[in-house]
Amino acid sequence: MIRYFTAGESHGPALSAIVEGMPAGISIAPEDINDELARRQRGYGRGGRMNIETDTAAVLSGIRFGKTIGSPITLQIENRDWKNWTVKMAQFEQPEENIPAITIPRPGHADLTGMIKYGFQDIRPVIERASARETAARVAACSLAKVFLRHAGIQIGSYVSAIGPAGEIAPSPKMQELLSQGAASLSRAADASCVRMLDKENEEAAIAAIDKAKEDGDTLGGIIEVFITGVPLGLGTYVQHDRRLDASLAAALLSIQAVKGVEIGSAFDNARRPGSQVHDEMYVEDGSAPVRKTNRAGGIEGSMSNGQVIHLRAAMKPIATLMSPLHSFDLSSMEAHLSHIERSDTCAVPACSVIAEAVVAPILANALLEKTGGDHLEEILERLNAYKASIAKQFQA
Ligand code: EPS
Repeated sequence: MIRYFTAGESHGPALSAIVEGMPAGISIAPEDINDELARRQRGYGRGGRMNIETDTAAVLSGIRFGKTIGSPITLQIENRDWKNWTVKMAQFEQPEENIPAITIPRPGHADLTGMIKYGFQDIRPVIERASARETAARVAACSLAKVFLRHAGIQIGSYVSAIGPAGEIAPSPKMQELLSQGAASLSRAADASCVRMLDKENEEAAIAAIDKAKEDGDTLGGIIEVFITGVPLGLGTYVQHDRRLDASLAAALLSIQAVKGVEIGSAFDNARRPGSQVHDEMYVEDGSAPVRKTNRAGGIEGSMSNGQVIHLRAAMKPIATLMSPLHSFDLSSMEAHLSHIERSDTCAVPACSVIAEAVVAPILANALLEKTGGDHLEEILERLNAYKASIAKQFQA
């Protein structure tokens, strides 16, 4: 089973990740990791930090001659901004100069609770690790699982359906067409837009909304659509709570900074309709494999993939650092004060969609490994193909 950890502060020397359990024999090129890191850095509405960084991962272990060897893989991404923080973020030396403590928490951020929970007199250490900069390490780590899934014919793609008031969450016909070519096509189309939207009109409205928010010193959240194609039926299981595919996918999405809501298929709309208008009916012709004309379940029934496209939706709240600060207070004086201002983004929804693609990859990869077992790619693919053949046989008249 694949598991990974990340380490690193936003303005420390580097971000690191250790990925354990990747099967052997998977070809990995540096671009497989670095292209995903570059995608994460893009998007209209980002702040100044992305102009400083050019995230690339150094591979310190686990890959030999371009292939995984089954050993833990260590990845390291240098923080270029570190050179400006060597004093403020020094590991050992006490700075001679007085570094003013940050004592005014931002509503909506980890600041207040983190500071009290860990017993700090300064919010800085909370800001450093709660920062969404950590997602660079996650994207790098999860890009490996994405490559593994690609070998198994499973593609993950995403686009942004709404940013603040702009856009709409109804599936577009364009999306259906792109999905039929695999979820990666959907992502390629979204990557062509600076807000990762598929529709020009929505894109223009989103850009205008971001411009307005920036002018107002405000921030915007949005809605992200994730699709996974090529998933064989039967990944995940209903037999135990912690092996349910829908629950694991939702947890992965909710683990992304600022993601506060997850939907599978059209779950919230389904909740307001009678069952007759919700469940995806099955049609068979001459003993063929069952055909569904709808996918309101989002490709998961009984917590297992049902062979349809998996569709997940995530809601990202607006970033908590506002240039027009909100009401807060100073912990050192316990007096009212406007909240702390820290360099930040106006909108990071496009980046969040790339992160969403990444974090679901190890979940799917583990569900696949649970089905097939196996320590190296060839063995896994052999078993997967045998399983797929047995399903096809089942549906033969
Ligand atoms: C981010 C890096 C951060 C922020 C942003 C995302 O860098 P800095 O704090 O130096 O500007 O731009 O993080 C946040 C919005 C946050 O609340 O922490 C990144 O690499 O994605």
